[in-house]
Amino acid sequence: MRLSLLLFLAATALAATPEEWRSQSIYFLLTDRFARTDNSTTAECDTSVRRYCGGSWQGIINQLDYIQGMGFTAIWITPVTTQVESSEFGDAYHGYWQQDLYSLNEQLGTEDDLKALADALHDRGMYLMVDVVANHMGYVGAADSVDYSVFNPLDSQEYYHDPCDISNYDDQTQVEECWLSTSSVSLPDVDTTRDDVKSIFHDWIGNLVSNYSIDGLRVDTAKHVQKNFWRDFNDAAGVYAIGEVFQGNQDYTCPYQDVIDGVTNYPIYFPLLRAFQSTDGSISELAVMIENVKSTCSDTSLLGSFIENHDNPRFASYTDDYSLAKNVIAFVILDDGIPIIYAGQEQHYSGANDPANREATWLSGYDTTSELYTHIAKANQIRNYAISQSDGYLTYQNYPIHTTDSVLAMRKGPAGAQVVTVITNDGSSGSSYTLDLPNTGFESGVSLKEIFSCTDITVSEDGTVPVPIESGLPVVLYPSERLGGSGICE
Ligand code: ABC
Ligand code: CA
Repeated sequence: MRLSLLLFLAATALAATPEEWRSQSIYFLLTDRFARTDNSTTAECDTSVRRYCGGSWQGIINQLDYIQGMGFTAIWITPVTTQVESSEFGDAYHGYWQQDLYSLNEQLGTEDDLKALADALHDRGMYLMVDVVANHMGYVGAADSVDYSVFNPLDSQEYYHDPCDISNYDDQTQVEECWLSTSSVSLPDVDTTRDDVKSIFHDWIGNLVSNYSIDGLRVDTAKHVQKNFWRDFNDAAGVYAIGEVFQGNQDYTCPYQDVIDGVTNYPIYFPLLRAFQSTDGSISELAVMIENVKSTCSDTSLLGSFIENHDNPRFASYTDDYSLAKNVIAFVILDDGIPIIYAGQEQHYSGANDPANREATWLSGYDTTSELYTHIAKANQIRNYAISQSDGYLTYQNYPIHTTDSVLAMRKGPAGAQVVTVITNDGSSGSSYTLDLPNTGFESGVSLKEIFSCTDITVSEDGTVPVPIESGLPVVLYPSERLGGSGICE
Protein backbone atom coordinates (compact mmCIF):
# COMPACT_ATOMS: atom_id res chain seq x y z
CA MET A 1 0.00 0.00 0.00
CA ARG A 2 1.23 3.50 -0.74
CA LEU A 3 2.41 5.50 2.22
CA SER A 4 -0.07 8.30 1.62
CA LEU A 5 -2.94 5.82 1.64
CA LEU A 6 -1.65 4.27 4.83
CA LEU A 7 -1.41 7.67 6.45
CA PHE A 8 -4.93 8.43 5.30
CA LEU A 9 -6.28 5.20 6.78
CA ALA A 10 -4.44 5.84 10.03
CA ALA A 11 -5.89 9.33 10.14
CA THR A 12 -9.49 8.19 9.60
CA ALA A 13 -9.13 5.68 12.42
CA LEU A 14 -7.77 8.33 14.77
CA ALA A 15 -9.79 8.59 17.88
CA ALA A 16 -11.07 11.99 18.89
CA THR A 17 -9.53 14.51 21.27
CA PRO A 18 -11.26 16.84 23.73
CA GLU A 19 -10.76 19.63 21.17
CA GLU A 20 -12.70 17.59 18.61
CA TRP A 21 -15.46 16.61 21.03
CA ARG A 22 -16.28 20.10 22.21
CA SER A 23 -18.24 20.79 19.01
CA GLN A 24 -20.23 17.54 19.09
CA SER A 25 -23.81 16.95 20.10
CA ILE A 26 -24.53 13.56 21.67
CA TYR A 27 -27.54 11.25 21.45
CA PHE A 28 -27.40 8.81 24.37
CA LEU A 29 -29.11 5.44 24.06
CA LEU A 30 -29.35 2.10 25.84
CA THR A 31 -28.43 -0.31 23.07
CA ASP A 32 -30.99 -2.86 24.27
CA ARG A 33 -33.77 -0.28 24.16
CA PHE A 34 -33.17 1.82 21.07
CA ALA A 35 -33.55 -0.25 17.91
CA ARG A 36 -33.77 -3.89 16.86
CA THR A 37 -32.08 -5.71 14.03
CA ASP A 38 -35.52 -6.61 12.60
CA ASN A 39 -36.60 -2.93 12.63
CA SER A 40 -39.69 -3.84 14.64
CA THR A 41 -41.69 -0.93 16.01
CA THR A 42 -44.10 -3.18 17.88
CA ALA A 43 -41.89 -5.67 19.77
CA GLU A 44 -43.04 -5.65 23.37
CA CYS A 45 -40.78 -4.12 26.00
CA ASP A 46 -42.12 -4.07 29.55
CA THR A 47 -39.59 -1.96 31.45
CA SER A 48 -40.78 -3.23 34.84
CA VAL A 49 -39.53 -6.79 34.26
CA ARG A 50 -35.91 -5.64 33.65
CA ARG A 51 -35.29 -8.09 30.79
CA TYR A 52 -33.55 -7.74 27.45
CA CYS A 53 -35.92 -6.30 24.86
CA GLY A 54 -33.89 -7.04 21.74
CA GLY A 55 -32.16 -3.82 20.76
CA SER A 56 -28.81 -4.29 19.04
CA TRP A 57 -25.82 -2.57 17.44
CA GLN A 58 -27.19 -3.52 14.03
CA GLY A 59 -30.47 -1.91 15.06
CA ILE A 60 -28.64 1.36 15.75
CA ILE A 61 -27.06 1.22 12.30
CA ASN A 62 -30.55 0.89 10.83
CA GLN A 63 -31.69 4.07 12.59
CA LEU A 64 -28.77 6.43 12.06
CA ASP A 65 -30.85 8.64 9.76
CA TYR A 66 -33.28 9.14 12.63
CA ILE A 67 -30.48 10.24 14.94
CA GLN A 68 -28.62 12.37 12.42
CA GLY A 69 -31.92 13.94 11.34
CA MET A 70 -32.03 15.68 14.72
CA GLY A 71 -28.62 17.22 14.16
CA PHE A 72 -26.64 14.90 16.41
CA THR A 73 -23.01 14.29 15.51
CA ALA A 74 -22.24 11.50 17.99
CA ILE A 75 -23.86 8.69 19.93
CA TRP A 76 -23.09 7.35 23.39
CA ILE A 77 -23.96 3.68 23.82
CA THR A 78 -24.17 1.62 27.04
CA PRO A 79 -21.36 -0.83 27.96
CA VAL A 80 -20.49 -3.50 25.41
CA THR A 81 -18.80 -6.17 27.56
CA THR A 82 -20.13 -9.60 28.61
CA GLN A 83 -22.45 -9.43 31.59
CA VAL A 84 -23.92 -11.61 34.34
CA GLU A 85 -26.36 -14.31 33.32
CA SER A 86 -30.09 -13.79 33.54
CA SER A 87 -31.41 -13.90 37.12
CA GLU A 88 -34.47 -13.38 39.27
CA PHE A 89 -33.25 -9.77 39.70
CA GLY A 90 -33.43 -9.15 35.99
CA ASP A 91 -31.03 -9.10 33.08
CA ALA A 92 -28.02 -6.84 32.60
CA TYR A 93 -29.77 -5.22 29.63
CA HIS A 94 -28.18 -1.88 30.68
CA GLY A 95 -24.62 -3.28 30.64
CA TYR A 96 -23.34 -2.22 34.06
CA TRP A 97 -22.93 -5.74 35.52
CA GLN A 98 -19.92 -6.97 33.57
CA GLN A 99 -17.97 -10.17 34.08
CA ASP A 100 -15.66 -10.46 31.10
CA LEU A 101 -13.89 -7.34 29.87
CA TYR A 102 -12.47 -9.10 26.83
CA SER A 103 -15.62 -10.39 25.18
CA LEU A 104 -18.73 -8.65 23.94
CA ASN A 105 -22.29 -8.93 25.14
CA GLU A 106 -23.79 -11.39 22.65
CA GLN A 107 -27.28 -10.08 23.29
CA LEU A 108 -26.32 -6.88 21.50
CA GLY A 109 -24.57 -8.41 18.50
CA THR A 110 -21.19 -9.62 17.28
CA GLU A 111 -17.75 -8.06 17.07
CA ASP A 112 -18.40 -7.39 13.41
CA ASP A 113 -21.65 -5.62 14.25
CA LEU A 114 -19.93 -3.28 16.69
CA LYS A 115 -17.18 -2.55 14.17
CA ALA A 116 -19.82 -1.98 11.50
CA LEU A 117 -21.52 0.52 13.79
CA ALA A 118 -18.27 2.47 14.19
CA ASP A 119 -17.77 2.38 10.41
CA ALA A 120 -21.33 3.48 9.68
CA LEU A 121 -20.94 6.42 12.06
CA HIS A 122 -17.55 7.39 10.66
CA ASP A 123 -18.93 7.27 7.11
CA ARG A 124 -21.33 10.00 8.21
CA GLY A 125 -18.61 11.97 9.98
CA MET A 126 -20.14 11.01 13.33
CA TYR A 127 -18.44 9.80 16.51
CA LEU A 128 -18.90 6.72 18.67
CA MET A 129 -18.76 7.09 22.46
CA VAL A 130 -18.80 3.90 24.53
CA ASP A 131 -19.67 3.63 28.21
CA VAL A 132 -17.05 1.82 30.31
CA VAL A 133 -16.91 0.66 33.91
CA ALA A 134 -13.69 0.35 35.92
CA ASN A 135 -15.19 0.57 39.40
CA HIS A 136 -16.81 -2.83 39.70
CA MET A 137 -17.80 -6.12 38.15
CA GLY A 138 -21.20 -7.80 38.57
CA TYR A 139 -22.21 -11.03 40.29
CA VAL A 140 -25.60 -12.58 40.91
CA GLY A 141 -25.73 -13.30 44.61
CA ALA A 142 -24.70 -11.79 47.91
CA ALA A 143 -21.17 -10.48 48.48
CA ASP A 144 -20.11 -13.49 50.55
CA SER A 145 -21.06 -15.86 47.74
CA VAL A 146 -18.97 -14.27 44.97
CA ASP A 147 -16.87 -16.71 42.97
CA TYR A 148 -14.12 -14.37 41.78
CA SER A 149 -12.76 -16.90 39.29
CA VAL A 150 -15.62 -16.15 36.88
CA PHE A 151 -14.24 -12.68 36.16
CA ASN A 152 -11.88 -12.01 33.29
CA PRO A 153 -9.35 -10.60 34.02
CA LEU A 154 -9.30 -9.67 37.77
CA ASP A 155 -10.17 -13.29 38.53
CA SER A 156 -9.13 -13.43 42.17
CA GLN A 157 -10.38 -11.90 45.40
CA GLU A 158 -7.11 -10.06 45.99
CA TYR A 159 -8.04 -7.58 43.23
CA TYR A 160 -11.12 -6.39 45.15
CA HIS A 161 -11.98 -4.35 48.19
CA ASP A 162 -13.55 -6.26 51.05
CA PRO A 163 -17.34 -6.04 50.92
CA CYS A 164 -19.09 -3.16 52.70
CA ASP A 165 -22.10 -1.09 51.67
CA ILE A 166 -21.91 2.58 50.85
CA SER A 167 -24.18 3.83 53.60
CA ASN A 168 -23.01 7.43 53.65
CA TYR A 169 -22.35 9.21 50.36
CA ASP A 170 -20.65 12.07 52.20
CA ASP A 171 -17.88 9.73 53.33
CA GLN A 172 -15.51 9.68 50.37
CA THR A 173 -13.53 6.70 51.66
CA GLN A 174 -16.73 4.65 51.65
CA VAL A 175 -17.71 6.00 48.25
CA GLU A 176 -14.39 4.79 46.84
CA GLU A 177 -13.83 1.56 48.73
CA CYS A 178 -17.23 0.11 49.56
CA TRP A 179 -19.51 -1.67 47.10
CA LEU A 180 -22.45 -0.10 45.27
CA SER A 181 -24.31 -3.30 46.10
CA THR A 182 -23.59 -6.35 48.30
CA SER A 183 -26.87 -8.23 47.79
CA SER A 184 -29.14 -9.41 44.94
CA VAL A 185 -26.71 -8.48 42.21
CA SER A 186 -23.44 -7.67 43.99
CA LEU A 187 -21.05 -5.18 42.46
CA PRO A 188 -17.59 -6.30 43.67
CA ASP A 189 -15.56 -3.13 43.99
CA VAL A 190 -12.20 -3.32 42.25
CA ASP A 191 -9.13 -2.24 44.22
CA THR A 192 -8.07 0.38 41.73
CA THR A 193 -5.17 1.52 43.91
CA ARG A 194 -3.11 -1.59 43.04
CA ASP A 195 -0.49 -1.16 40.35
CA ASP A 196 -1.34 -4.50 38.71
CA VAL A 197 -5.01 -3.49 38.53
CA LYS A 198 -4.11 -0.14 37.00
CA SER A 199 -2.05 -1.76 34.29
CA ILE A 200 -4.77 -4.34 33.56
CA PHE A 201 -7.22 -1.49 33.00
CA HIS A 202 -4.75 0.52 30.91
CA ASP A 203 -4.13 -2.43 28.58
CA TRP A 204 -7.80 -3.17 28.35
CA ILE A 205 -8.98 0.35 27.54
CA GLY A 206 -6.27 0.93 24.95
CA ASN A 207 -7.24 -2.31 23.22
CA LEU A 208 -10.95 -1.67 23.37
CA VAL A 209 -10.62 1.79 21.86
CA SER A 210 -8.40 0.65 19.00
CA ASN A 211 -10.19 -2.66 18.27
CA TYR A 212 -13.55 -0.99 17.86
CA SER A 213 -12.44 2.42 16.57
CA ILE A 214 -14.04 4.16 19.53
CA ASP A 215 -13.87 7.96 19.48
CA GLY A 216 -14.71 8.76 23.06
CA LEU A 217 -15.66 7.25 26.42
CA ARG A 218 -18.32 7.82 29.01
CA VAL A 219 -16.77 6.66 32.27
CA ASP A 220 -19.25 5.17 34.72
CA THR A 221 -19.07 5.72 38.49
CA ALA A 222 -16.07 8.07 38.24
CA LYS A 223 -16.48 9.34 41.81
CA HIS A 224 -16.29 5.79 43.15
CA VAL A 225 -12.67 5.42 42.07
CA GLN A 226 -9.84 7.41 43.62
CA LYS A 227 -8.93 10.49 41.59
CA ASN A 228 -5.35 9.51 40.86
CA PHE A 229 -6.56 6.51 38.83
CA TRP A 230 -8.20 8.55 36.09
CA ARG A 231 -5.55 10.66 34.35
CA ASP A 232 -3.51 7.60 33.39
CA PHE A 233 -6.64 5.71 32.38
CA ASN A 234 -7.78 8.63 30.22
CA ASP A 235 -4.32 8.83 28.65
CA ALA A 236 -4.22 5.07 28.02
CA ALA A 237 -7.54 5.39 26.20
CA GLY A 238 -6.15 8.19 24.05
CA VAL A 239 -9.58 9.70 23.48
CA TYR A 240 -11.85 12.26 25.13
CA ALA A 241 -13.45 10.81 28.22
CA ILE A 242 -16.36 12.18 30.23
CA GLY A 243 -16.75 10.94 33.77
CA GLU A 244 -20.07 10.35 35.48
CA VAL A 245 -19.86 12.23 38.77
CA PHE A 246 -23.35 12.02 40.22
CA GLN A 247 -23.18 15.00 42.58
CA GLY A 248 -24.83 18.40 42.42
CA ASN A 249 -22.23 20.37 44.34
CA GLN A 250 -19.85 22.10 41.92
CA ASP A 251 -17.08 22.15 44.52
CA TYR A 252 -17.23 18.37 44.63
CA THR A 253 -17.80 17.67 40.95
CA CYS A 254 -15.67 20.20 39.05
CA PRO A 255 -12.29 19.04 40.42
CA TYR A 256 -12.79 15.71 38.65
CA GLN A 257 -12.19 17.66 35.47
CA ASP A 258 -8.57 17.94 36.53
CA VAL A 259 -8.22 14.17 36.08
CA ILE A 260 -10.77 13.35 33.35
CA ASP A 261 -11.37 15.54 30.26
CA GLY A 262 -15.01 16.20 31.06
CA VAL A 263 -17.70 15.47 33.63
CA THR A 264 -21.47 15.20 33.40
CA ASN A 265 -22.89 18.54 34.48
CA TYR A 266 -24.89 17.45 37.54
CA PRO A 267 -24.32 20.85 39.22
CA ILE A 268 -26.48 22.45 36.50
CA TYR A 269 -28.86 19.50 36.21
CA PHE A 270 -30.50 19.95 39.59
CA PRO A 271 -31.21 23.73 39.46
CA LEU A 272 -32.20 23.41 35.79
CA LEU A 273 -34.75 20.76 36.70
CA ARG A 274 -36.04 22.78 39.64
CA ALA A 275 -36.36 25.90 37.47
CA PHE A 276 -38.39 24.21 34.72
CA GLN A 277 -40.26 21.30 36.26
CA SER A 278 -43.07 23.68 37.16
CA THR A 279 -44.09 27.25 36.42
CA ASP A 280 -42.88 28.50 39.78
CA GLY A 281 -39.33 27.18 39.79
CA SER A 282 -36.44 29.48 40.60
CA ILE A 283 -34.73 31.12 37.63
CA SER A 284 -32.25 32.96 39.80
CA GLU A 285 -30.92 29.76 41.38
CA LEU A 286 -30.10 28.51 37.87
CA ALA A 287 -28.48 31.81 36.86
CA VAL A 288 -26.27 31.67 39.96
CA MET A 289 -25.22 28.09 39.18
CA ILE A 290 -24.21 29.02 35.61
CA GLU A 291 -21.67 31.39 37.12
CA ASN A 292 -20.61 28.97 39.87
CA VAL A 293 -19.83 26.24 37.37
CA LYS A 294 -17.89 28.69 35.21
CA SER A 295 -15.74 29.78 38.10
CA THR A 296 -15.21 26.27 39.49
CA CYS A 297 -14.85 23.88 36.53
CA SER A 298 -11.65 24.20 34.51
CA ASP A 299 -13.33 23.99 31.07
CA THR A 300 -17.09 24.36 30.71
CA SER A 301 -16.94 23.57 26.99
CA LEU A 302 -16.04 19.95 27.84
CA LEU A 303 -18.84 19.32 30.35
CA GLY A 304 -21.81 17.18 29.35
CA SER A 305 -25.15 19.07 29.52
CA PHE A 306 -28.34 17.10 30.04
CA ILE A 307 -31.79 17.09 31.62
CA GLU A 308 -32.49 13.36 31.18
CA ASN A 309 -30.64 10.10 31.49
CA HIS A 310 -31.29 6.48 32.45
CA ASP A 311 -30.73 7.08 36.17
CA ASN A 312 -33.14 9.94 36.74
CA PRO A 313 -36.86 10.40 36.14
CA ARG A 314 -37.55 11.77 32.68
CA PHE A 315 -38.42 15.45 32.47
CA ALA A 316 -41.97 14.65 31.29
CA SER A 317 -42.55 12.60 34.44
CA TYR A 318 -42.53 15.93 36.33
CA THR A 319 -44.64 17.89 33.89
CA ASP A 320 -46.34 17.08 30.59
CA ASP A 321 -46.10 20.72 29.49
CA TYR A 322 -44.47 20.93 26.05
CA SER A 323 -43.33 24.53 26.44
CA LEU A 324 -41.39 23.68 29.57
CA ALA A 325 -39.85 20.68 27.78
CA LYS A 326 -38.82 22.90 24.87
CA ASN A 327 -37.22 25.46 27.17
CA VAL A 328 -35.03 22.94 28.99
CA ILE A 329 -33.97 21.44 25.67
CA ALA A 330 -33.00 24.89 24.36
CA PHE A 331 -30.92 25.41 27.50
CA VAL A 332 -29.19 22.02 27.28
CA ILE A 333 -28.23 22.56 23.66
CA LEU A 334 -27.25 26.23 23.85
CA ASP A 335 -25.45 26.49 27.19
CA ASP A 336 -21.69 25.81 27.33
CA GLY A 337 -20.78 22.15 27.13
CA ILE A 338 -21.56 19.17 24.94
CA PRO A 339 -25.32 18.60 24.73
CA ILE A 340 -26.56 15.12 25.62
CA ILE A 341 -30.13 14.15 24.77
CA TYR A 342 -31.41 10.79 26.02
CA ALA A 343 -33.23 8.54 23.52
CA GLY A 344 -36.97 8.93 23.93
CA GLN A 345 -36.72 12.52 25.14
CA GLU A 346 -37.54 13.59 21.57
CA GLN A 347 -40.80 11.60 21.83
CA HIS A 348 -41.71 13.16 25.16
CA TYR A 349 -41.40 9.82 26.98
CA SER A 350 -42.35 10.14 30.61
CA GLY A 351 -40.95 7.15 32.53
CA ALA A 352 -39.99 8.13 36.06
CA ASN A 353 -37.50 6.16 38.14
CA ASP A 354 -35.24 3.36 36.88
CA PRO A 355 -36.41 1.02 35.35
CA ALA A 356 -39.48 2.94 34.07
CA ASN A 357 -37.29 5.54 32.35
CA ARG A 358 -35.83 2.95 29.98
CA GLU A 359 -38.69 2.64 27.49
CA ALA A 360 -38.04 1.17 24.05
CA THR A 361 -37.58 3.96 21.54
CA TRP A 362 -38.98 1.78 18.74
CA LEU A 363 -42.46 1.86 20.25
CA SER A 364 -42.66 5.52 19.17
CA GLY A 365 -42.35 4.41 15.56
CA TYR A 366 -39.34 6.77 15.26
CA ASP A 367 -41.66 9.65 14.46
CA THR A 368 -39.57 12.37 12.83
CA THR A 369 -42.48 14.80 12.85
CA SER A 370 -43.03 14.85 16.60
CA GLU A 371 -42.91 18.24 18.31
CA LEU A 372 -39.74 17.64 20.27
CA TYR A 373 -37.95 15.82 17.45
CA THR A 374 -38.25 18.89 15.22
CA HIS A 375 -37.49 21.21 18.14
CA ILE A 376 -34.25 19.38 18.96
CA ALA A 377 -33.34 19.38 15.27
CA LYS A 378 -33.74 23.16 15.14
CA ALA A 379 -31.72 23.76 18.30
CA ASN A 380 -28.89 21.49 17.16
CA GLN A 381 -28.98 23.12 13.74
CA ILE A 382 -28.42 26.63 15.08
CA ARG A 383 -25.69 25.39 17.44
CA ASN A 384 -23.91 23.48 14.66
CA TYR A 385 -24.21 26.52 12.43
CA ALA A 386 -22.96 29.00 15.06
CA ILE A 387 -19.96 26.73 15.57
CA SER A 388 -19.24 26.74 11.85
CA GLN A 389 -19.57 30.53 11.71
CA SER A 390 -17.23 31.45 14.50
CA ASP A 391 -14.15 29.81 15.96
CA GLY A 392 -14.83 31.54 19.22
CA TYR A 393 -18.40 30.29 19.70
CA LEU A 394 -17.52 27.20 21.73
CA THR A 395 -14.97 28.76 24.04
CA TYR A 396 -16.97 31.94 24.61
CA GLN A 397 -18.64 31.26 27.94
CA ASN A 398 -22.38 31.57 28.04
CA TYR A 399 -23.68 34.11 30.53
CA PRO A 400 -27.03 35.35 31.78
CA ILE A 401 -27.71 38.83 30.37
CA HIS A 402 -31.13 39.38 31.91
CA THR A 403 -33.32 37.56 34.39
CA THR A 404 -36.82 38.04 35.78
CA ASP A 405 -38.90 35.74 37.98
CA SER A 406 -39.79 33.69 34.94
CA VAL A 407 -37.21 34.53 32.26
CA LEU A 408 -33.56 33.73 31.77
CA ALA A 409 -31.89 35.37 28.77
CA MET A 410 -28.34 34.37 27.95
CA ARG A 411 -25.67 35.11 25.40
CA LYS A 412 -23.02 32.86 23.92
CA GLY A 413 -20.62 33.77 21.13
CA PRO A 414 -18.47 36.72 20.06
CA ALA A 415 -20.04 39.98 18.88
CA GLY A 416 -21.84 39.75 15.57
CA ALA A 417 -22.04 35.96 15.71
CA GLN A 418 -23.63 35.53 19.11
CA VAL A 419 -26.59 33.34 19.89
CA VAL A 420 -29.04 34.87 22.35
CA THR A 421 -31.36 32.38 24.01
CA VAL A 422 -34.39 33.47 26.01
CA ILE A 423 -36.06 30.79 28.07
CA THR A 424 -39.04 31.02 30.36
CA ASN A 425 -40.93 28.80 32.76
CA ASP A 426 -44.28 30.47 32.05
CA GLY A 427 -45.50 27.18 30.56
CA SER A 428 -47.91 26.72 27.63
CA SER A 429 -50.69 28.63 29.30
CA GLY A 430 -48.41 31.62 29.83
CA SER A 431 -49.63 34.91 28.42
CA SER A 432 -48.17 36.57 25.34
CA TYR A 433 -46.14 39.74 25.74
CA THR A 434 -43.09 41.55 24.42
CA LEU A 435 -39.94 41.58 26.51
CA ASP A 436 -37.62 44.53 25.89
CA LEU A 437 -34.38 42.67 26.25
CA PRO A 438 -31.19 44.59 27.08
CA ASN A 439 -27.53 43.52 26.99
CA THR A 440 -27.70 41.29 23.92
CA GLY A 441 -24.66 42.91 22.29
CA PHE A 442 -26.62 43.37 19.05
CA GLU A 443 -26.40 46.88 17.51
CA SER A 444 -29.56 48.93 17.11
CA GLY A 445 -31.18 48.51 13.71
CA VAL A 446 -29.75 45.03 13.16
CA SER A 447 -32.14 42.40 11.80
CA LEU A 448 -32.43 39.23 13.81
CA LYS A 449 -34.12 35.94 13.12
CA GLU A 450 -35.99 34.04 15.81
CA ILE A 451 -34.98 30.59 14.70
CA PHE A 452 -37.82 28.41 16.08
CA SER A 453 -40.61 30.49 14.52
CA CYS A 454 -38.52 32.11 11.75
CA THR A 455 -39.86 35.53 12.81
CA ASP A 456 -37.93 38.70 11.92
CA ILE A 457 -37.07 41.09 14.73
CA THR A 458 -35.22 44.42 14.53
CA VAL A 459 -33.08 45.71 17.36
CA SER A 460 -34.69 48.91 18.73
CA GLU A 461 -33.07 52.35 18.65
CA ASP A 462 -32.33 52.16 22.37
CA GLY A 463 -30.48 48.90 21.80
CA THR A 464 -33.06 46.61 23.39
CA VAL A 465 -34.56 43.73 21.46
CA PRO A 466 -38.38 43.43 21.40
CA VAL A 467 -38.63 39.70 22.09
CA PRO A 468 -42.07 38.14 21.60
CA ILE A 469 -42.82 35.65 24.37
CA GLU A 470 -45.73 33.45 23.35
CA SER A 471 -47.27 30.51 25.19
CA GLY A 472 -44.12 30.14 27.20
CA LEU A 473 -42.02 29.12 24.21
CA PRO A 474 -38.25 29.60 24.11
CA VAL A 475 -36.70 32.16 21.77
CA VAL A 476 -33.36 31.95 19.99
CA LEU A 477 -31.95 34.99 18.18
CA TYR A 478 -29.23 35.11 15.55
CA PRO A 479 -28.21 37.84 13.06
CA SER A 480 -30.30 37.40 9.87
CA GLU A 481 -27.55 38.47 7.51
CA ARG A 482 -25.39 35.57 8.65
CA LEU A 483 -28.01 32.95 7.86
CA GLY A 484 -27.66 33.06 4.09
CA GLY A 485 -27.02 29.55 2.80
CA SER A 486 -27.49 28.02 6.25
CA GLY A 487 -30.77 26.32 5.48
CA ILE A 488 -32.15 27.86 8.66
CA CYS A 489 -35.44 29.72 8.12
CA GLU A 490 -34.75 29.85 4.38
C1 ABC B 1 -30.71 -1.38 40.15
C2 ABC B 1 -32.22 -1.29 39.92
C3 ABC B 1 -32.78 -0.01 40.53
C4 ABC B 1 -32.45 0.04 41.98
C5 ABC B 1 -30.93 -0.09 42.17
C6 ABC B 1 -30.55 -0.13 43.61
O1 ABC B 1 -30.48 -1.31 41.53
O2 ABC B 1 -32.46 -1.30 38.51
O3 ABC B 1 -34.18 0.03 40.33
O4 ABC B 1 -32.87 1.28 42.50
C7 ABC B 1 -26.74 0.07 37.02
C8 ABC B 1 -28.09 -0.11 36.37
C9 ABC B 1 -29.20 0.14 37.39
C10 ABC B 1 -28.99 -0.69 38.64
C11 ABC B 1 -27.59 -0.40 39.19
C12 ABC B 1 -27.27 -1.18 40.45
O5 ABC B 1 -26.61 -0.72 38.19
O6 ABC B 1 -28.21 0.79 35.30
O7 ABC B 1 -30.44 -0.16 36.80
O8 ABC B 1 -30.00 -0.32 39.56
O9 ABC B 1 -27.25 -2.54 40.16
C13 ABC B 1 -24.15 4.74 37.16
C14 ABC B 1 -24.92 4.40 35.88
C15 ABC B 1 -26.07 3.49 36.25
C16 ABC B 1 -25.50 2.16 36.72
C17 ABC B 1 -24.37 2.31 37.63
C18 ABC B 1 -23.78 1.11 38.20
C19 ABC B 1 -23.74 3.52 37.83
O10 ABC B 1 -25.27 5.56 35.22
O11 ABC B 1 -26.97 3.29 35.20
O12 ABC B 1 -26.58 1.44 37.36
O13 ABC B 1 -22.80 0.70 37.24
C20 ABC B 1 -25.08 6.37 42.28
C21 ABC B 1 -23.71 6.30 41.62
C22 ABC B 1 -23.78 6.48 40.12
C23 ABC B 1 -24.82 5.52 39.51
C24 ABC B 1 -26.14 5.79 40.18
C25 ABC B 1 -27.25 4.87 39.67
O14 ABC B 1 -26.00 5.54 41.60
O15 ABC B 1 -22.86 7.28 42.19
O16 ABC B 1 -22.51 6.22 39.58
N1 ABC B 1 -24.88 5.67 38.03
C26 ABC B 1 -26.89 10.27 45.33
C27 ABC B 1 -25.45 9.84 45.35
C28 ABC B 1 -25.03 9.34 43.99
C29 ABC B 1 -25.95 8.21 43.56
C30 ABC B 1 -27.36 8.79 43.50
C31 ABC B 1 -28.39 7.78 43.01
O17 ABC B 1 -27.71 9.25 44.80
O18 ABC B 1 -24.62 10.91 45.75
O19 ABC B 1 -23.70 8.85 44.05
O20 ABC B 1 -25.54 7.72 42.28
O21 ABC B 1 -28.44 6.70 43.87
C32 ABC B 1 -28.32 15.36 44.82
C33 ABC B 1 -26.91 15.09 45.28
C34 ABC B 1 -26.43 13.77 44.71
C35 ABC B 1 -27.40 12.67 45.10
C36 ABC B 1 -28.79 13.05 44.60
C37 ABC B 1 -29.82 11.96 44.92
O22 ABC B 1 -29.17 14.29 45.19
O23 ABC B 1 -26.07 16.14 44.84
O24 ABC B 1 -25.14 13.45 45.16
O25 ABC B 1 -26.99 11.43 44.49
O26 ABC B 1 -28.77 16.56 45.41
CA1 CA C 1 -14.57 1.83 44.06
